[in-house]
Amino acid sequence: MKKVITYGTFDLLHWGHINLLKRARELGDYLVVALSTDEFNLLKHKSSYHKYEERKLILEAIRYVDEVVPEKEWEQKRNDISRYNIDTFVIGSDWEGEFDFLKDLCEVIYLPRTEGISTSKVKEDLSENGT
Ligand code: C2G
Repeated sequence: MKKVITYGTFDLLHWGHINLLKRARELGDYLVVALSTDEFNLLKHKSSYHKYEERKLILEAIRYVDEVVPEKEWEQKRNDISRYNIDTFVIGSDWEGEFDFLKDLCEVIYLPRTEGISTSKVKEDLSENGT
């Protein structure tokens, strides 16, 4: 069984996230999502609208996602790859090159980001239009 892992906050889930998860799942047979905890988001200088447990519940409902585990720190990726027996690490192209240090452990793939959508865009559009 080919296992894939990806990492992220996945706040205010949108079709860009779904595109990423769908393509990631299609690269193997099992997709693990390491979901940023609220505490780790602070280290990423991000705050999420939905808290970890809510974002986890949402991700677990997605057909492309087989397992959700917490992302608590930057340094956990190498351990995760051995712990979850991962064959492929996948993340969006905004991270291009940032995780090449994992290449001795597994395949590393950067997928093109979906243009025209982002969590911050959703927030901005809503606050401007009040819709
Ligand atoms: N993404 C995408 N297209 C978008 C928006 C997001 O492909 N329009 C992808 C990102 O590239 C990432 C995933 O969706 O692979 C989740 O996005 P974020 O929650 O913004 O992830 P990020 O905060 O970049 O977390 O240790 C790695 C970090 O936890 C990654």
